[in-house]
Amino acid sequence: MNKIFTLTSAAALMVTASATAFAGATLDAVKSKGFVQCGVNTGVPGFAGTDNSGTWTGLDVDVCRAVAAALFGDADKVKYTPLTAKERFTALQSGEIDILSRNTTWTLTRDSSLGLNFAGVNYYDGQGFLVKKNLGVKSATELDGASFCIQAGTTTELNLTDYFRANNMSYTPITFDKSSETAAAFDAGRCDALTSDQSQLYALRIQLKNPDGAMVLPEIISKEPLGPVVRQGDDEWFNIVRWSLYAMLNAEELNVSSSNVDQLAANSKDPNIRRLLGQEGIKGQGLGLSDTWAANIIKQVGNYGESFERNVGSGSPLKISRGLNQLWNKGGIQYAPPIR
Ligand SMILES: N[C@@H](CCC(=O)N[C@@H](CS)C(=O)NCC(=O)O)C(=O)O
Repeated sequence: MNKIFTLTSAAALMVTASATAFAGATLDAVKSKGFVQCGVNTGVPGFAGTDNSGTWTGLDVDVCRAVAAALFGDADKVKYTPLTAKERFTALQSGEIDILSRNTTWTLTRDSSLGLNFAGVNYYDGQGFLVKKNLGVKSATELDGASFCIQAGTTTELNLTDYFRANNMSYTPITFDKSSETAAAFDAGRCDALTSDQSQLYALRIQLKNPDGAMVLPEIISKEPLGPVVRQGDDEWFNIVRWSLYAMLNAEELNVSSSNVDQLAANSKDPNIRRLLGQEGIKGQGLGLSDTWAANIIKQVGNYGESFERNVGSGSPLKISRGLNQLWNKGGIQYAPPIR
C-alpha cells in the first residue's frame, strides 16, 4: 500500500515539476535566442517545404511565421526542423522545437497523454484514398483485400484498421517513415492505394510521375483537425501561438489583408478593425506583445484566406477549395473568438 502511495506521489511530482519547468519559460528562451524553432514535415507541398532559393513556405510554415511576426515584428525569425511523424512529439517534449506545426491531428490521446497542448486548428482535414485510375476502383468500398502505402506514427494507421474492421474487409499495410518514400512506393506500384489526410493526397498526387493517372476517391473516413502544438504547462506561449492563428482568421473575417492593413490602421473607424490593429482596446498587453502584434502578422504573412489561397488554394498547384476551412459565416467551420 505504502509502495503504491509513494510511486503515485512521485509520478504526480514529476508531472508538476515538468509543467512548472516550462511555465513561461518558452517565451523567455525564444526572445533571448531571437528566433522561433519550428517543427515541420519533411516536405508536403503546400504545407511545408523549401522553394528554389531554400526559403520555407506553406500553410503550416505560415503559423510559425505569424508567431515570429507577432513576437519580433519579423516573420523571417524562424528556424525549421523537418520531422517525420514518428519523431515529431519527442522533438517538442524535449525542447528541441518551440512549436510543432506539421499536419498533426488533434486527438484525445495526444492531448491528454503526451504533455502537449493543441493551440487551434489551421486546417480541417479527413482521411482519404488515392488510387491509380487503371485499378478501376471508384469507391473505397471496393478496396477489400487491397494493399496500402501508409506512413508510420500517424492517425492514418488506426483509422485504416477501424474502417476495414467496421466494413468487415481485409487489407495489407505497407508502412514507411517519410511521405516521399510512401509516394515513391505508390508510384512504383508497390501498393494498390495510398491513404492519408486528403489534403496530403492532393499534395502527393502532383509529385507522381503521371498525376493525371491517379485519383482521390470520394470517401472521407475520419476527422483530422490539424493544428499547431506546444508543450503543456506554458500558458503564456500557448496563448501567443493560439492568438497568432486567431489574428489571421479575424483579419480575414474583417477583410483586413496584407495589402490594405497599413491604410486601415491609419484610417479605419470600425472598432473591430481598430482593436485588431492595436489602435484601441487591450492591444498586445495580455499576451506580452507589442500593440501592433496582429498588424505585423497581417502585413507580413497575410490573413488566413490569403495564406490558404497562396499555399494550397487557387494560387497554388494544389487548387484545394476552402470547404470546411471557409470561415463560419461563409459556409465553413473556421471560427476564431473575437479580439476585444
Ligand atoms: N494528420 C495525421 C497524419 C500526419 C502525417 O504525418 N502524414 C504524412 C502523410 S503524407 C505526412 O505528412 N508526412 C510528411 C513527412 O513525412 O514529412 C497525424 O497527425 O498523424
